[in-house]
Amino acid sequence: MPAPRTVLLTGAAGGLGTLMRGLLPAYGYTLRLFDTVPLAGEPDAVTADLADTEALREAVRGVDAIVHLAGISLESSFEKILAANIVGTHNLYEAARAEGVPRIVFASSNHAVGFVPRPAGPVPVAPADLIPVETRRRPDTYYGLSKCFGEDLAQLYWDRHGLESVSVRIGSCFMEPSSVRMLSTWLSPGDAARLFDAALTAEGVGHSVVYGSSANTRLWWDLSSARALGYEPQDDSEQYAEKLLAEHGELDPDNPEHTRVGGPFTTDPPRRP
Ligand code: NAI
Ligand code: 15L
Repeated sequence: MPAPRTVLLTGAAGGLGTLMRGLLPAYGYTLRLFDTVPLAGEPDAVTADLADTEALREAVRGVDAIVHLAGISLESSFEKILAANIVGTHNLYEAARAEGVPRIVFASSNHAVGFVPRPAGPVPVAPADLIPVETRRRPDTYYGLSKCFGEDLAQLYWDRHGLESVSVRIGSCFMEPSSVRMLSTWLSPGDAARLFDAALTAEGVGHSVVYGSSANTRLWWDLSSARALGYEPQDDSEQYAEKLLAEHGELDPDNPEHTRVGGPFTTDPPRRP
């Protein structure tokens, strides 16, 4: 596949979309923006819902690849998740297939494996104990379930239609980690851009599933499938550890919320991280 140049960025008005609008152009991409929320100062942005199949067809026409971030990013009602994340992601894949877009980078989430126990034991976790991408998925919410659907949809469109995808199980992508859990799950904005660039340019990805986090000292999962794309993380959340541990203390091995990958999403009802 020739290196993609024009990339459709869905969810461009959101937190991660805003960060990527700032960072991805430096990698040589021209971004076409898509969101339900209008983007001030971006006259060419497409303001539409993933439910609008005609707008989607037009938006994907002629792009070299798609970074699909749009959707509900926290737990919600099944009906809302169904519309935005499940039907909406299917609409996007159908539009991409119909218009011949060769690759999609799909924003999956650690919440697809939210009920998987985090590795116990000393920091750093021994390589053999890191959670592999092949671990059985255990979504912690309807939100996590929609990410499992997205990963399976990506697999189907690769196997049936030859449309390539990289499903990135993003940890926690914010300017800084804000909890002790996020010392393990943090993906710095700079590393997110590096990872999306690798996912957009690596040869022959078929459908690859990767975890998305920085090279955190307290990492829980195996980054080798991300590194196989050419991703070389540069950041480590450890610089925030002293402050966060002083505020909150170490994770409590007797608190189920602290012992599962999805953290606060695994409580009933789920809480925000
Ligand atoms: P966000 O909630 O800030 O942004 C999502 C964007 O999608 C919003 O601008 C929203 O208007 C748009 N959107 C929602 N439903 C839509 C629809 N039906 N049609 C068109 N646009 C729609 O979320 P954030 O943090 O930017 O995350 C982006 C993506 O990455 C999401 O898919 C999220 O699930 C995923 N992700 C993010 C993580 C993070 O730490 N930020 C962690 C794991 C996954
Ligand atoms: C996610 O999937 C959410 O979209 C994001 O808001 C964070 O909650 C993140 O996971 C996390 O697990 O920290």
